[in-house]
Amino acid sequence: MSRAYLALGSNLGDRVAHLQHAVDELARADDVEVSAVSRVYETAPVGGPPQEAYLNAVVALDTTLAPHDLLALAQRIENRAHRVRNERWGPRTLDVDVLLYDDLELDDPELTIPHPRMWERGFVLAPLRDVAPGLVDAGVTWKGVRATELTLRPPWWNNSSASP
Ligand code: GSY
Repeated sequence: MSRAYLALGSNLGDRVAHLQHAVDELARADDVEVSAVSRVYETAPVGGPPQEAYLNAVVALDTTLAPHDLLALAQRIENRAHRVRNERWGPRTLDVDVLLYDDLELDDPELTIPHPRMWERGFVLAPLRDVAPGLVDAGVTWKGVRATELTLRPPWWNNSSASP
């Protein structure tokens, strides 16, 4: 079993519904166990044309999928959210990025792990710190990154046998 972290982002349409959709699809996927979901952050857009604020979160999961199979799953989830790849840094209904996969270092044309820009991005590091506090310094704050009261619930939290 490998531990992986995925970043979720949305700034088009029903942003929280898109993020929840991604959590649900990950939780339903074969060979994946969602182990934690961060808080939801509202974040100022980084790069690209002027665009609306994003909602961002990070999911921690355990998986037997190989890294490229995990990437394929992430892309299927984006496509089901009607993600259209128009502008490189432009607005999107749903972005699902593979950040980390165990201690793997990988750099090929389809996939780079760790994600190449993750350590510069507050919109990634703030939610990552929620689910992996050992990976991100406790004292750091980021401009344009605000924790919200929104929650992403993995499906099992709706199960009456689950703890509150
Ligand atoms: O790389 C993910 C898409 N993205 C984001 C994002 O998710 N959040 C913020 N705040 N800015 C972004 N710019 C891009 S591109």
